[in-house]
Amino acid sequence: MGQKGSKLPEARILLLGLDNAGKSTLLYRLKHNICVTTSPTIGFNVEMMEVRKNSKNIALTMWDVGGQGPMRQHWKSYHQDTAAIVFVVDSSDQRRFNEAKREIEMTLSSDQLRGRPLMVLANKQDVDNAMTVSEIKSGFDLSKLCPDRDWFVQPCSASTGFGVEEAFTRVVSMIKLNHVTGVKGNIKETMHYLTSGSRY
Ligand SMILES: Nc1nc2c(ncn2[C@@H]2O[C@H](COP(=O)(O)OP(=O)(O)OP(=O)(O)O)[C@@H](O)[C@H]2O)c(=O)[nH]1
Ligand SMILES: [Mg+2]
Repeated sequence: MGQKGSKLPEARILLLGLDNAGKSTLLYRLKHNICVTTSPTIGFNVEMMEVRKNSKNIALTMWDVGGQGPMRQHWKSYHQDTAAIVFVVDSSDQRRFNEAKREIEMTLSSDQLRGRPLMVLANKQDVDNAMTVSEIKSGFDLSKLCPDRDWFVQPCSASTGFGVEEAFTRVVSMIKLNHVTGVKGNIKETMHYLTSGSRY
């Protein structure tokens, strides 16, 4: 299941968000249902999972890209062929909310991501006084920011696992089949493309 070179059609999910938001913790919670100790991502992590959509099997490829400042200029290299955007927010960090807002606005302005569904993960809900879904929804002004795409804000905690499976089940349901690529684009080819420009 989910091997590189898989013959299944592929849906690419792009995980973005500021450094420390919890993207890598989420990725491994989803893939292995464990809480791993992470270190800041330099470059990216990628994992595959086989899922069922409309009675077809598809390979979900999840790209988790480092969120530290210098890496954000490379986020656009990952936009192509993305079927859904997952933007992860550290709900316990109100101080950096405006920085996250600037980055989500920039991401959603990409032509390559036009019409792609957006899942905002209000992560770290296990922390006292974490921002709520409605605070994040109105803080990002999502109804204004997303006139032409499906979007949803899901509360979750990558540390405890709360809300994570629900979030990704919904992401799969939001993906449009015309944004699922053929079998041509496998992980190996994309990694070659991403590393060939010595981006890191
Ligand atoms: N309390 C709490 N801590 C979390 C949660 N998710 C992640 N963390 C912690 O937040 C820190 C950063 O998590 P990462 O998953 O490495 O964050 P990241 O978004 O991948 O960061 P970059 O790779 O730098 O972009 C780690 O110490 C995690 O243990 C959560 O739901 N609750
Ligand atoms: Mg990371």
